[in-house]
Amino acid sequence: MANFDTVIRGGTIATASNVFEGDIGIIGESIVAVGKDIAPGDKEIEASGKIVVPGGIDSHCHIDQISSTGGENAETFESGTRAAICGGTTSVISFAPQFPGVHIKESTADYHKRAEGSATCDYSFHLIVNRADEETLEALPALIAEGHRTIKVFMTYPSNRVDDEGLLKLMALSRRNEAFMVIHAEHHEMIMWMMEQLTNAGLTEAKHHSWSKPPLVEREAVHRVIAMAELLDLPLQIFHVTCDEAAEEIRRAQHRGLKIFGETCAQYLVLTEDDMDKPNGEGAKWICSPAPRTKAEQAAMWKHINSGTLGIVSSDHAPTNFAEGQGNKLPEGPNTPFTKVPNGVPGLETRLPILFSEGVNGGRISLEKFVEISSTNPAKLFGLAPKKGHIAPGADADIAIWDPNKKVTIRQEDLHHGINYTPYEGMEVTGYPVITMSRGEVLWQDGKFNAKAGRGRFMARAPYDYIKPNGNFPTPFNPFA
Ligand code: DUC
Ligand code: ZN
Ligand code: ZN
Repeated sequence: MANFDTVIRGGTIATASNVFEGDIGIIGESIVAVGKDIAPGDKEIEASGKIVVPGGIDSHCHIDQISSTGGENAETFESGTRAAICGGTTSVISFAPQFPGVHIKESTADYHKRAEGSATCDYSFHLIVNRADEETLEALPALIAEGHRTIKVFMTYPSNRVDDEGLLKLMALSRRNEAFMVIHAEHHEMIMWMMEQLTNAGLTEAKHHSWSKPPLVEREAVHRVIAMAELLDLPLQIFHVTCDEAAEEIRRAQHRGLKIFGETCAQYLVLTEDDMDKPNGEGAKWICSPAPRTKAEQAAMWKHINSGTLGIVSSDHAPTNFAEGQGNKLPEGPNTPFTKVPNGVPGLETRLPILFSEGVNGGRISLEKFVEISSTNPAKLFGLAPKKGHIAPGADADIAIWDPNKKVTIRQEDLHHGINYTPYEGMEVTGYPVITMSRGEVLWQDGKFNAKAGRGRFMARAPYDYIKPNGNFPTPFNPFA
């Protein structure tokens, strides 16, 4: 008699701490056994020669996010989560953005509606807060208590930025309500000033995007927001670190004992500023913020991944089509100045294949590190552990099985997102997920996707110890006592 609903047999199982040969027994939605030669399952998945890892968690991806300036949106939760699953990811943390003139309770409820009945994998939300007015400050505690346990703040972008005074208010609110903060850290005024100078000089091609925001604008904002967090004894994560000097700020903070966490994204490991140097508006495909840097900065990112300074590699997937018209990459056609190009690149589906190929097969990171930065650390940092991000009895059966030798040339026509291009067209990767399973259900196998829209569940996040403040203030005064 079969003991298990499903057994994944004879694979090389990799966790963040261990790589071993073994079998996984699944009953219902959960892993119930991990061992050697376990009893049969009703369904047997042969995994010898394959690598079996916890499904990826993409803790930074913009799905179905309409731009604050309006226009087309190229991705629904159905297409975005489909792309995630086909690329070995089984949970996403996307965003519920606040919009000018709309109450944050309404915009958050709207995002739940967009995801319910649509998402095919499990999901959660960071709340993008773009103003620290009384109405918002009053509404946030209840929204946090409902399980939206992260507040995201942009330090730049005219329509979204929160100034330092507002940021301090939101930090204090987060500290009081056991919420975590994630930060887009770039110095707003320096970028605006540089954009104006470049525009006046007629330097408005896509490649000039990186001239408007050199590494120092990132370093300055990272330094500043860390100092503010230190004042309030508030743990936080810096999103999308791209350069050594910003990562060094994080490393120094960590060495001071602060709970400051750092993330980079797959694009900053493989793209450079030269990718934007293309004619007829094509360079806009690679415009994202912070800007892609240099080969030397890519090497620095790998160094900081291996040392642990940067603990997560996300996609920062952005849902913008390469097309002309409002809301698309080229709102004013091929001559759209870089200052008007929506920032961001799609990458939900390609994040893990790129990370596996360049990282594990490229000899830059171990298999354990791959699991740590793509799944286990996001689960711990965002309060999804121990159900997510690990292979052990009791965890959800969210599992990806990789063929480590499979060669794939990335092509838009083979991807499953709703966006009409990939910035990685023609890139060859070695290693690809051949099966992705979410809560015991195989959704992606041998190039075929099969999942019911709406099967994905909202993951409400209760308070958790990993992000508990240290209890140390720079003066004898505790502002929260
Ligand atoms: N940068 C952002 O800040 N958000 C979305 C995408 C991007 O490149
Ligand atoms: Zn950002
Ligand atoms: Zn982002």
